[in-house]
Amino acid sequence: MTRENLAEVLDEIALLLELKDENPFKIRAYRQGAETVRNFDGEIVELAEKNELNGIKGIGEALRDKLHELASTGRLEFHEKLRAEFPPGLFELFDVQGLGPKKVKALYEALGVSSIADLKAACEAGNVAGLPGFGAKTQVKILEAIALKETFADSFLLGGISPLVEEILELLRMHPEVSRCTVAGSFRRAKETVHDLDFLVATKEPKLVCEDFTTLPQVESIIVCGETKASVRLKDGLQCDLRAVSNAQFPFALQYFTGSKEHNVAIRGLALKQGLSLNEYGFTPTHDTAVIPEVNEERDIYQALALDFIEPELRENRGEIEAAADHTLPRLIELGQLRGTFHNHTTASDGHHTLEAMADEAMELGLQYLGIADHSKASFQANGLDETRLTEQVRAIAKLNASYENFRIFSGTEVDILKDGSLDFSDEILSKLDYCVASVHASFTLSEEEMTRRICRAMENEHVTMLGHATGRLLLKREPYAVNHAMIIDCAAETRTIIELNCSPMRLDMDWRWWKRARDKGVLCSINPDAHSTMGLHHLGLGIRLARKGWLRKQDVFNTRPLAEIEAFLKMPKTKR
Ligand code: DGT
Ligand code: CA
Ligand code: CA
Ligand code: ZN
Repeated sequence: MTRENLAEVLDEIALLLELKDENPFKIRAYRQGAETVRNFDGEIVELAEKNELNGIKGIGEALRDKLHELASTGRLEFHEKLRAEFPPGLFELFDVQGLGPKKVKALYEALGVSSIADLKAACEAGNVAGLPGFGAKTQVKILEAIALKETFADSFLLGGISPLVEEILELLRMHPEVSRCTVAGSFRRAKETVHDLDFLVATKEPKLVCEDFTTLPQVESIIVCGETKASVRLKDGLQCDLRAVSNAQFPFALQYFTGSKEHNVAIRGLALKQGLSLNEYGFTPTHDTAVIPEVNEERDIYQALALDFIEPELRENRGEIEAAADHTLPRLIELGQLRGTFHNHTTASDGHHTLEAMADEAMELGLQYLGIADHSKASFQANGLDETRLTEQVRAIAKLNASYENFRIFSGTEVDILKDGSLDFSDEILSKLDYCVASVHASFTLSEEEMTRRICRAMENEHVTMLGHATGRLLLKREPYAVNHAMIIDCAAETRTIIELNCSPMRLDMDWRWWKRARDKGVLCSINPDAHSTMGLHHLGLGIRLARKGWLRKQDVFNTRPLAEIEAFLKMPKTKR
């Protein structure tokens, strides 16, 4: 049972109660309970298990008892009974982008829709458009969302599965017959989404380890279990492969199963030129005179081919092999090099924690500064601040800053870029802030040309320090809006505007494939968690992995700079930066 499991059950209860038209206060209590669980600063699962959740704000007695039952037994009778009142397929409907409880309820009651297959059929037959509150446009949107969902059916967010990977690695490491173990594949390469996980162990007892792997608590079903490999499906739907190899084979297996396939093909080609054939088990000479290099670690394989070690994040055959041969690989950024971060929300807009709590967490993480950028008034759905509330926040931040010794909060805003590229705040207001993130939050359907012009116009504003989430994508949920990356990068270089790498697990936007280009044009990156809670600040580590994947070094990332340098930078006119 994890924190997220607890929160999900509470969220689902809220949905079920909503379907049943229950009292809105009761519904809200569960939803808030879920948020409290997600953001609780402490070992919530353990406390719930021991029934020690008394007196926590947002968790009343009823919720406390339910969390205890859930954490200590793994199930909740109340939840199971509620669930049994509806067809099981109904829950899939909530995963369709744009469908909330009200719509699901209407579809179920009016058309008997109780699965995605039903919904698709109903849309295709044109029956959904006629429902009150739907219409032809909504019907098309639903079909598009279903199509998108089908494409992504077996993909998972890198950021979403990281805790699970850690859990499994921990268990494998504890196995008495396992000497080395690691995760390879797209996860190790920090791909933003992952199809399946590839674990690798070194052992003298491959069959036994494979069998034990299939009995891990996270496993739902066994796909295959053989002498040296096993495949299982986990409870959350993710497929996991395990390969068990000898200690001598381990570096080769690690290199092979880390991929990417394209990288491997190129590496194998290089090996062949040296008279060596390379596969997941080792080097084999292709003629008598070839010498077999000694390999103990993965890096020995690269060294044997006269290459510098290539970090896993770079292994996409996008120039890394040539750079390794020329000794020009970048020294990639590391988490410990970050000194602060920008683009974070508080309770003033749609964040869950106060200014103080966010600042405390940032200090706890060892940061020297924290940029606050709450939403602006056009983002009314996110409780965006108007000029008055923003001014109040600036004052509150100044007051807090006076109480800190070696820490500073920067007053900013995440100002909406309006449809025509103008900003939601006047220059006069913006000039009173320390910095400004500008983002698109509405009118996503402009043509690529219009969208690019819109964003460039915003970057041309002297007060816009950085561009927020460049494409607005929500991984596995919403496609990016059309935008010309090359032109955005050129404009950022010209206007000295920083581009954000948004580290929210669903965004990871701007995409890693564009960062090297940006870097080479002298565009700075800011690794921004877009945190809506103290826990959200912890996504910085994920952002670092994607920055590495984008070839970024310490000097390419704005928020590696110490506080004094940041202060000086933000005071300088944009053109001088
Ligand atoms: P995904 O789709 O997110 O699981 O991506 P990967 O890269 O983890 O792909 P996966 O799990 O199919 O395979 C793991 C690695 O094994 C892959 O990155 C490279 C290696 N590999 C798999 N099939 C082939 C192949 O046919 N040729 C070569 N050279 N390598 C392969
Ligand atoms: Ca994989
Ligand atoms: Ca695989
Ligand atoms: Zn935003």
